Amino acid sequence: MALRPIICLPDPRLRLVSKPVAKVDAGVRALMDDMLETMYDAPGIGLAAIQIAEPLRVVVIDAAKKDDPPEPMFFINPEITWSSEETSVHEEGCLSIPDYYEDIERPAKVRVRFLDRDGKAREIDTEGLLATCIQHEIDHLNGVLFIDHLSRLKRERAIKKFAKAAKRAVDERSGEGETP
Ligand code: GNR
Ligand code: NI
Repeated sequence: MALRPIICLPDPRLRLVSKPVAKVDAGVRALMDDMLETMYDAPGIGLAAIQIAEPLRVVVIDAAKKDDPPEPMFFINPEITWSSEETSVHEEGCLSIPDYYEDIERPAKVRVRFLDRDGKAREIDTEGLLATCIQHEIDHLNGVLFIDHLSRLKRERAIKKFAKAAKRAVDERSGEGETP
């Protein structure tokens, strides 16, 4: 297992549409192990492979409550097969958009079809934090970020903030001093 760097906004790779996994083999399981380790270290409750620069349709989630035992879940080629009319609002954050949090409205319940770690086809019904998180992760597989669900004004403000932070980091590395 290895810790892998998480890519952040404005990295254009976050906008890629990830490719389906053709075969669940040892390479895919090794990728999922790296993802889980990277997610726990961050710490976060979910991670899509593109966040460690692998454009594959692979997601790991652990949405267990804080004092409960860990509950790692692995989703390969996940697809939403049903969403509830009922919606819920949850405060979301993203490891690729550090220190930015907003309330997002999504379907409250979703049914998800996917391959598990052993390559077995499964379908589960989700609700609560797990439903929110799996929708956030499937968005990543399609190059969509949670800020895309905000009003245009809020989204542009968030993107601008990260563009400035990235420019500052580049300027500091090349010794050009502060930007106002
Ligand atoms: O750690 C995370 N927390 C979170 C909280 C609310 C809704 C979604 C998430 S996922 C996020 C980790 C992440 O960026 N996954 O892509
Ligand atoms: Ni995210």
